[in-house]
Amino acid sequence: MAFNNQYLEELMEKVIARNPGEPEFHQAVREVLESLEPVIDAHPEYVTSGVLAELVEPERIIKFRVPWVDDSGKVQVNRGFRVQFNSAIGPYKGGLRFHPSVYEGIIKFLGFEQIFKNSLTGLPIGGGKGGSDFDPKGKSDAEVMRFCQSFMTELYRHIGADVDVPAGDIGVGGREIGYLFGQYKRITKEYTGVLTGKGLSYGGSLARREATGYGLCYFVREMLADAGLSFDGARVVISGSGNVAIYACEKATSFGARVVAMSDSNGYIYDKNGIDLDTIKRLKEVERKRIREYVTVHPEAEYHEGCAGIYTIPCDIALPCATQNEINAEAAAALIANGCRAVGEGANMPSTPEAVHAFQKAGVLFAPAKAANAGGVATSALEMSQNSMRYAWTFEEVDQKLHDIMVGIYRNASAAAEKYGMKGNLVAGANIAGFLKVADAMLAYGVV
Ligand code: NDP
Ligand code: 2IT
Repeated sequence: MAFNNQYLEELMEKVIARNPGEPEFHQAVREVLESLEPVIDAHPEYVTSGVLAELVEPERIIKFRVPWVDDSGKVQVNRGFRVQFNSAIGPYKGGLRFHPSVYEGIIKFLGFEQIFKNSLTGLPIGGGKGGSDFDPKGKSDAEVMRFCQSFMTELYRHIGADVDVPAGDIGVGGREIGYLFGQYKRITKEYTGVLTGKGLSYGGSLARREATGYGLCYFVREMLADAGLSFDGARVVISGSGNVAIYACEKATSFGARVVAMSDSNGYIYDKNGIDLDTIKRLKEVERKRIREYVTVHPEAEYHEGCAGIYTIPCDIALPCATQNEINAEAAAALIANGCRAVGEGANMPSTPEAVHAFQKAGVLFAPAKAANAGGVATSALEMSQNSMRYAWTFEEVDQKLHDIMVGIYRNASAAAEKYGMKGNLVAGANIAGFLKVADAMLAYGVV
């Protein structure tokens, strides 16, 4: 889609020219700039002040070598990244992704999205993201430990509890955060809340593990309720079977839904009776096995090779919780044809622009990632608060705050969409509401 506003058109062209070969980053920027068109028309000061031009350029990109020794004694070299995108409203905050597909463009898209997501939480956190092309799959615990220690041996000099606070993302969970935190503490001799998603014995927050998936369901429940719908009795398809997918499944099920399908990068399972989450948790959280093993415990379920096919399963609600661009135009068409009423994005940017357009055109309720999956980072910010206070809230206290934050994000995004003449368009509403707080802080600072 072309822009009506000449400035935005030129800015987008400049982003593409300056960041060649990074289609995911272009995609994320384009969506935000498109949403901001009516805001810019009403507030030209965001253009004249240079705020928009600054916003699309990371404050700092750190790129480093990560050497480590594998179990056979061979030296392996990976590449590490930390993109410190925007610190207008707080220290850089965002996860680390360890996956072979990671390159600078992926980290930039994720860091850019994180700016607006973190703003939407209402908490004082800026936007950042990091990671590596390291693949934890098939590696021993000792290899993962040595990799994490080497990664932190460089990263530690760039982060800090009031500077930049990394956390988990794909391939980075409790095990990796433990190794990273241990190495940070050892090198700096400081015990601070420099990472979130920590274990409960060393400063982690109750409910952080559950937060992204639970928060997604709290958000989607609000969206459904406004349309007179609910999770109760709904058939739900959830892609992925990692941290976000598992706790989305748990919460959706507790709201009365029947989750009938989940996946990993190899394939998907279909269990028409409803997924047995205890089996998934054991396979994925404890044994680190493939999802195909589910059918050995539940022979009545089906396993299909290839993860894309999950969207051909008829459902009322789809919760994509695996990775970017997993729902393309074809998958969206299949969901719509099968009567899907709502999509809630647990993953970051899981729907292509063509898919988002198709959902909106068909009247499918659509909860965009930067609003719907903000519960994870919001609870990370609550972990930072507890670390600063040297205090720990109960599970119920954290969960209640998470719930209230997600309802607040839904209301803010809805109100912003309506104010700018796009009622019901939560993509635009989330982008606008997230942008305004960051932009106003940047305006206050002048050119910095
Ligand atoms: P995990 O590593 O715990 O799980 C990732 C899941 O997605 C796995 O089932 C994995 O399958 C699947 N997956 C990953 N990459 C691909 C791929 N290229 N193609 C197909 N399937 C894939 O990660 P999380 O659950 O933490 O993250 C899932 C999504 O949610 C990501 O988009 C992440 O950015 C986003 N997110 C995470 C938050 C968090 O707090 N953890 C917060 C907000 C968003 P396999 O095991 O086979 O690789
Ligand atoms: O995409 C995300 O918001 C995350 N991976 C969580 C980031 C965090 O700092 O908790």
